[in-house]
Amino acid sequence: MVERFGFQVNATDGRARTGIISTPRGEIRTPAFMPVGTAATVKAMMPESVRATGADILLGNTYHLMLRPGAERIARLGGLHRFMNWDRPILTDSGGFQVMSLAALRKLTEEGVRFASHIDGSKHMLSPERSMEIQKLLGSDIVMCFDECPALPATEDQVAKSMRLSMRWAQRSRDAFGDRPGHALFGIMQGGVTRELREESATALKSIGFDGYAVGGLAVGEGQEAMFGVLDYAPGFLPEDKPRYLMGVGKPDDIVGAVERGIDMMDCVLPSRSGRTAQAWTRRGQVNLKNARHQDDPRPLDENCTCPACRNYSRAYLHHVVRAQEIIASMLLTWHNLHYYQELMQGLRGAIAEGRLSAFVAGFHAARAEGDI
Ligand code: PRF
Ligand code: ZN
Repeated sequence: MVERFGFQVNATDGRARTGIISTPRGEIRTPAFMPVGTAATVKAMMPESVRATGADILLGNTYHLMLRPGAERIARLGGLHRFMNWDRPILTDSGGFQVMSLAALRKLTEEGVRFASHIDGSKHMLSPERSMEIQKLLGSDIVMCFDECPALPATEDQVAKSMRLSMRWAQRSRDAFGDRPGHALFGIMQGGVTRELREESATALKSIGFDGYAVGGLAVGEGQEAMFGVLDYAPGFLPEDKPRYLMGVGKPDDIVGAVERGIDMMDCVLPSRSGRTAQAWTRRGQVNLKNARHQDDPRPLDENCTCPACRNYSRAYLHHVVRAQEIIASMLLTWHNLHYYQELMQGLRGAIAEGRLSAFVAGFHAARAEGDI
């Protein structure tokens, strides 16, 4: 087991890369998909089940955990890994993005952001320094800089001002994080869909120096075409020898497009959230198990899938437990979706390693075009 955080690219295919992030808590195969465990749980899943889907790392949230049950409490109880029974790597988001999307009475200043909890209205403050302190209390392996992601619609001037604030906060995050061997600090690029702002942001982050670099401020409503437009150049502004993380992405076709453009890590609530709303993701696209067409169907959701939902249950059963609002519906569909996402990542990694990514991507799109059986 390594003592220090590291990243090694093992193969490239076009702009896509496959490699390994090494941490004292284990290796992360890249391109990696990180399931979201916001409240110290990947909803409807036991941690050993999340691991069984093939996940090497989970994402946790500063914002939710500081409010409930509290970062100091988690630290007293031995840290987030022990608290939630996941001993592999955890990446934590820094809180600013969630404050802006969830909290009330937000007041943003140079210092940080004051806000009221979406749970009980209690007043709180987050700053680069407090976010670094909370992520340390949690015991996060990959700590994210405290940043601001401007809400759309925003003018270019607003995006520029916000990006420059995020870059000053990135320096304060770096200073507050200090030197913590075995733990990584990632910078977050902002700058909306403007090439010059993305380049300015990357230059600022590189001069501070981070263990990895995230592309923030995308998948916020700009659409896939605009997002891919940014990803056509933005990863190229970042160091080749450090991991590149696209935050909050995405649908399977977003993931494939991002990996083709040089992204190494991603996270999204989509597979777990859609598992709780009867939406399944398969090789052939999206399937809504609530639909009456499944009620007499003895076939599995996907005959080629090896997850428990597909190996042991019919579409008719999945439809029934969805309609009856049984808890097992969320459990089985979340498992299937996370399994599908991890299998997609494994397919991408293998294709990049063997230099056949274009054929893999063509097959991916062809299967979806066929539609559900
Ligand atoms: N910044 C942070 N977290 C994020 C984002 C961001 O820009 C996004 C944007 N898609 C998701 N999560 N800190
Ligand atoms: Zn399955």
